[in-house]
Order: sequence, then structure tokens, then C-alpha cells
Amino acid sequence: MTNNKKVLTWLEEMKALVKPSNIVWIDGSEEQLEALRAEAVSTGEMIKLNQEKLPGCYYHRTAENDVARVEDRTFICTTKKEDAGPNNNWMAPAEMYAKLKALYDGSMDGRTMYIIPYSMGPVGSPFSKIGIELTDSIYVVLNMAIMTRIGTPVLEALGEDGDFVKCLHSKKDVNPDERYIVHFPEDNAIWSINSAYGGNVLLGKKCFALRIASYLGKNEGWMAEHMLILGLENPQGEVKYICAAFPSACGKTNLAMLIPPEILKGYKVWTVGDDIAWLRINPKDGRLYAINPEAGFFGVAPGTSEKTNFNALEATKKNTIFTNVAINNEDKTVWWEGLDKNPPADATEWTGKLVNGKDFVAQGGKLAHPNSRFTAPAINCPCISPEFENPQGVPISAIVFGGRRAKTAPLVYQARDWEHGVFVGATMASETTAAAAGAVGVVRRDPMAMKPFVGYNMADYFGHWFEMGKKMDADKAPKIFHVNWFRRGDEGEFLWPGFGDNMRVLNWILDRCDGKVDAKETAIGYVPFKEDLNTEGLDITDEVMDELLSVKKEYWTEDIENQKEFFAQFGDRLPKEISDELKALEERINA
Ligand code: TSX
Ligand code: MN
Repeated sequence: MTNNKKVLTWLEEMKALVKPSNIVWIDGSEEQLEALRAEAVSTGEMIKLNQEKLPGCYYHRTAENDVARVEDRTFICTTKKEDAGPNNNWMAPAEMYAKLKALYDGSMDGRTMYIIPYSMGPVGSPFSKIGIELTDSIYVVLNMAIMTRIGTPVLEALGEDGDFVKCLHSKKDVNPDERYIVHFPEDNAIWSINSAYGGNVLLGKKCFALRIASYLGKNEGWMAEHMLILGLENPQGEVKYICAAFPSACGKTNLAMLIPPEILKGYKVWTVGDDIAWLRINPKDGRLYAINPEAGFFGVAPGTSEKTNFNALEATKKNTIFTNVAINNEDKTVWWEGLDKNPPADATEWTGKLVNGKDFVAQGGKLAHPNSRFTAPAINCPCISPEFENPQGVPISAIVFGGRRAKTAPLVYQARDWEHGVFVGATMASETTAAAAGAVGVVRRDPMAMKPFVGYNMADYFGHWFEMGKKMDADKAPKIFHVNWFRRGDEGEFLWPGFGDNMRVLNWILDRCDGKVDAKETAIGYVPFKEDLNTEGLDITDEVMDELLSVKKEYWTEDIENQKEFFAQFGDRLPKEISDELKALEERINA
């Protein structure tokens, strides 16, 4: 399949370790994938869904102990512990290799090892990077075929001497006590064992496109970020691009595929990506450009409906793999909480148990696992951007950070400049949603939504953001904003309608980028004058708008204390710019 010596040498070494009984190169052809689907159905690994209603769609159920990423078993193995930093688990590479080799020894005995060459980013794009994943799971092969570009064209792009990320996965026996997701950034390698759940085993995604890529980006002068990318078209047909980072449960995929309200007709959102952005400065114009390194959406199913995300739902109607949702046995389709208010009576819940779905849900049970997923091809999305495959990426006008804050952050504000914007990203936080209505949840700090995904010391990651800013002229660099769709009133009610109406906020953001509107300077940055936010057709009073845009000293004083505590863990390694910004914020708040 290839003459690349680095590939062949590595393959020999891995074969000797996992001792597969059979080896299959994934060429990416539809015939090969179809044969694998048939095989997975024959062994029970996958279930074929209703092919009239859901053509090309399949179902997979994971082990009950294997339903999410496992942060406590995820490691960054650098030579020096300080290089992994305080937010990552660490073990010395030699020690970890020894430990893992014992686990992988013969783990594919009696099984087939699939070799998946894949490209993150369009094949041959200057932004793109190649990986090769070895796996004993057909489910992994079929998901990788949706989430990345795979097969022979990738090997051709790799050539005889190209470098690649070496990815080894074995589901082994899915033993949670011996489950490890391990990154060796200095070796360009990822080893995953004893899981068969998406985020732990689709190694191109979080492991490569965020953890390894963030490390490569730091060394090579580019950025790998946990961001959606969207294009916003105005009634004149002009399109501007925005990247946005949010912690989990803030609706990133929903924003990426937003449908504007009736009243804003002529505006449209185009989706470039819903999860990951790779960003580079274009030497020709000095602007920051982004690509989506992925080719599909690995989205959370519960909560996805015609109302919350019509486009995502449409994307799942063909050639999609569903994981851990419920099956409607009447017509072999799928169901999850939040799809509609009509759970199927004859249902199989995610664990595989047959239940009366209506009774089960009425009694408070969940038919679908809360982290159940769809793996859908990006090209299925009705609003996929015409620039989705552009190998040069799209120019970014604004970077938006966000979080779920009941009282602290206003609906939207703009950072004072790039340095302050990096600080705004570094102080991102979300409040837990389990809290009762009205009660303020526990604050979790999640800088740039990257806390679980930076493949090196997070203090150095902040430093890299400042470095990137220095490489761009202020008028070329994206402007930085913060949004909060989740501000609450005194009764715990949401003050902002959210969803499609967020378009009104995105329009203000682009107006600011174009210098079309003025804004009010506050201690935390620039907040809209309420006349400049289009609220036409919204049932929202002036008082509520004032509340949504207000900055309250008591909450910020409390948050600054929490910020200080968070930054303290980085010690001397914290960039001076962060402490300077923190001090300046405190002074402005107290002024
Ligand atoms: O995704 C969300 N977005 C972004 C949409 C583009 N959600 C869902 C979060 C869980 C993933 C939101 N929830 C948003 C939002 O903007 N806002 C809210 C809070 C909210 C919930 C319900 C209502 C209003 C706001 N209103 C009614 O239910 C009628
Ligand atoms: Mn994500």
C-alpha cells in the first residue's frame, strides 16, 4: 500500500506487539466499507436501522462502563513533568510505554487489525496533517470514515517520506480498570486501550486534532482550538467568518448551524465546523485563517430537535451511525430525550433492555444515554459552507468565547484588545447546570474550552496565544468577544431567548468588527448600547435588556478571587500578560 519506510517500520513494531491474526488496509472504497458494515451487522456489533426512513444508517451500543471520555485516565507523557503542566495527568514516557506494552501484548490475537490512513483537513491542504490509526474495531473504522478523510488518497499525499501521527487503538476487553488514553507529543504518538467509545478511540478528533495538534501548533506557529467555525451572510450576500469556543453544554453545535429568526430574513449562517478549528496566519494578507480538520459531526443526540437544531437533525437522516440512543422497535428508527415529546412505546433503551418507552420516560427513566451520539457526514448538513473544503481555509473576523453564567457575564462584550481578549478566553468559566432554578451553580474554569485538550502546559498555551497576537497587526487580528446566552433573572428564568435569536448578537459582533457601531466602555470591556442590538419582534422589555447588558461589581469581585486561585496553580510559568490583565481588571472593577 505504501513505500513510506517510517510507516512500514512502525507497522512491523506494532504487529509484533499486538499480534493480530489478520491485517486489513483501509482503502476508503465504498465496497470495502459496505463489506465491513455487513460484517459488523452479522456479529451484532452494529444494527441496521430502517433503510427506507434512515438510508445508510446504523446503530451501535457501547459497554455500560464505556460511555464518555475518561479524563482521569488520559495522559500527556512528555520527558519533563512540567511540560505537561498542572491540568494533565503525566507519567514518564519510558514508564508508560512499559506499562502499556504489557497491556497491548497480544491484544489483537484472534482479531483483525485495520490500518486506517487518514487526513485531518482536506487531503493535500497546507493546513492538513496525516495520521494512521491501527484498530481492532470495525466501529472505529466506520466512524473514522465519516469523521475524517481516509484511504488511498491519504497515503498518496503522505508519499515516501512524509510524517504522520502514529495512532494505536485496541478495544482489548473494554476493562475500565486498565483503560488508558495516552499521548506522547514528543513522539507524535497516541495509544488508546480498553475503550470503544468515540472520544477515546476516534483518535483523529480530541487526541490528534486538539492535544497533539496544539503541541505541534505551539512549535510550528499555528493554533489548534476547540472552536466552531461559521460564516455569516448578510442581505448583500457578503460572508464573514467567526470562530467560537464554549465549554460543554452551551450549544456549540446549535450555534454553528443556527437558523436566524423570520425578522432577520436575508441573513444566513453557513457551517464550516462545529467542534475544532486549525488556525494559521496567511502571510499574503496577514489575517488569521481557519479550517475544520474534521469531515463529520460527532454530536450529542439528546436535546437535538427540529426546534433546537433543524440542520443537525437533517444531517443525521442518512449515512449516520447512532451510538447509545434508544431504538423505536415499531419501525427501527431512533429516539432520544428532547427529540420530541413522544417516546416510542415499543422501545429498546440504550442499555439494550426492552421497555415500554412511554411508561419508562414517565417514571423518570432515560431511554437514550445523556452522552449518546450521532456520527453524521458534514456534507449532509443543509447549511454546510461552500468553503468547507477550501484548502486555504476562511478568514476569521471575530473570535467568540462564552460560558454559562447566571449573573456575572453580560449577554455580550468585546475585549479591549488582543491581550485582553486572550485574558477573557483564559478566564472562561461555566456554572454547572444541575443546580436548581435560581440557584447559582458551581463555577468550573475552562480556559478557551481547552482545559481537557491542551497537549502541553496550559501556562505555555496562554503564552502561545500572546505570541500569535504579536505576529498580527491589530487591524488584521480577529476581534475578541465574550457571550453568555444563559444570564438569569431573580426567579432563575433565562433572560435571553437564545437559539436563532443569537443571530442578533452575532450581527452586533460583526458591526463592531466593521466599526459600524459605538459601544459602552465598562470595567470588563465594551458592552452594546441597547439601541444597537436589534430586538425587533422580540418580547423583551427595556428593563430586561438593561439587566442582560449590566456588569455587576459584586459578582466580578467574587469571580476575580476565583480567577486568582485558578491561575495560582501555574506558578512562575504563568505569562506576565495574564497577571497584568488580572491586575488591570481588578483596578477597573474597583475604580
Ligand atoms: O444551544 C443553546 N443555545 C445556542 C443556540 C444557538 N441552548 C441549549 C443549551 C444546551 C446544549 C440554549 N439554551 C440557548 C442557546 O442560545 N439558550 C438556552 C436557555 C434557554 C432555554 C429555553 C428558552 C430560552 C433560553 N426558552 C424556552 O424554552 C421557551
Ligand atoms: Mn468538543
